[in-house]
Order: sequence, then C-alpha cells, then structure tokens
Amino acid sequence: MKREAALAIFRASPIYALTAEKLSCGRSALQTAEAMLAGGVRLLQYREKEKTGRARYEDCLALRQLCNRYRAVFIVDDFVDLAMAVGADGVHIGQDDLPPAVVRQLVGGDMLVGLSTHNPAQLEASNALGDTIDYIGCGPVYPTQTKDKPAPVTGLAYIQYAAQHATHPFTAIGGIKRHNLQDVRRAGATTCALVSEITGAPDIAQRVQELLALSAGA
Ligand code: 3NM
Repeated sequence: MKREAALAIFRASPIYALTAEKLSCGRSALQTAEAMLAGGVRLLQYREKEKTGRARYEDCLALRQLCNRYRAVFIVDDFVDLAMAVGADGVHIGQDDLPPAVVRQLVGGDMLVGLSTHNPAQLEASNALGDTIDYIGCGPVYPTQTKDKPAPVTGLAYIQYAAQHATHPFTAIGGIKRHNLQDVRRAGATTCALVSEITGAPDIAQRVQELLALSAGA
C-alpha cells in the first residue's frame, strides 16, 4: 500500500503487534501473526533476529500475502533488503543500524521507515530527520525480557515527553501488558507495541481483542 495509507493505519492503530517465534509457546511466527490479524491487529512487525535469512524470507513472503488479505500494514524489523525483497510496507531500524537517511535512500519514497528511540536526545535527533522517517518507537517503558541488551527503562516520563515533543507519530514499547496499557495511553501514547503479552497468550486473537477493548476504554 501507499506510504500515506500505511501511515494513516499506523495513526489509527492502538496496538502494534510484533512476532517473536521463541516466545510463542511452540507456535510459528506465521501462526502467531495470523491469530494477531484475526484478533484485529492492523499494524504488524516481523521481528525474528535469530532465524536464517532464508527462513525469514519464506516467512515474510507468506506474511506479505496474509497482511494484504487483512489490509494490514506489514513492517520488517532490521533487514532493509528483506523488506524490499518482499514488498513490505515498512522497515523498522534501531539506533545502531544503517543511518536513517541511507535506509530512506535504499527503500525509496514509498515505504515507511520507523526508528527506535530511547531518550529525549534521540527523540530530538529523530525530529530533525523530518520526512526521512515516518514514525518512532519510544522505550523501553518498563523492564522487558524480550530484547537483548535493552536501553535503560524510560518510565512513563519519556512517553509524556514524546507526546509533547515528537513531530512524528510514535509507538510506546517495552514491558507493556494488559495491566499497564491504560497507564501508557494516559501518558500520551495512542499506539502501543507489544510482544510477549500477545505472543505468549494461550489464545492470541482473544488477547488482541482484550487489548483493543482496553485501548478503547482509555
Ligand atoms: N524494542 P515486550 S523494547 C523490541 O526499547 C523492543 O526499543 C524495545 O517486548 C525498545 O513487549 C522491545 O515483550 C521489546 O516487553 C518489547
């Protein structure tokens, strides 16, 4: 889909769901993603750092089709070449990856580029990137076991900062669960990214529905 359309879906999505096959209780990334979409997710990121390049490619080819069926935005974490090869709607990069301007040059003008930020200085630097990027991630809001070597926990103060200062749409991330989702939203996040709270649920579609209902309530 077009960058503008994908960005509109980002802005309208209270929940941003990420895959994590290792944390999916034996279910594949594909099974997990399908259940997320069935539950109502319209913003999905493929994040599988430990699989082989070929396995990631096969997964992403299938996910591209699946997301088309659900009219969901499909974003690939880290791998710019993979995102381009499968025609993803976006690519998400971190502070230590290729510089955002280089990523933008590679993917061209019609793909979303998302950038992780972990503190106000990185947020201010992301503001200066303008149209080079489309959205930022802000976190980890709470402690998380999902990410190797996470940045220091930011707490809700960073979400409040982002709500006031970010010139791009942002998603909160890191340790977000059912019990704290509304706190994060009240701090100013209109999009919250969750990994283990969704991938570890016994019924993933039902968990997504629960999170969407909580989002609608705060
Ligand atoms: N990025 P969970 S924290 C992928 O701070 C990721 O940028 C983070 O997983 C960041 O919802 C994180 O299971 C892991 O805590 C989030």
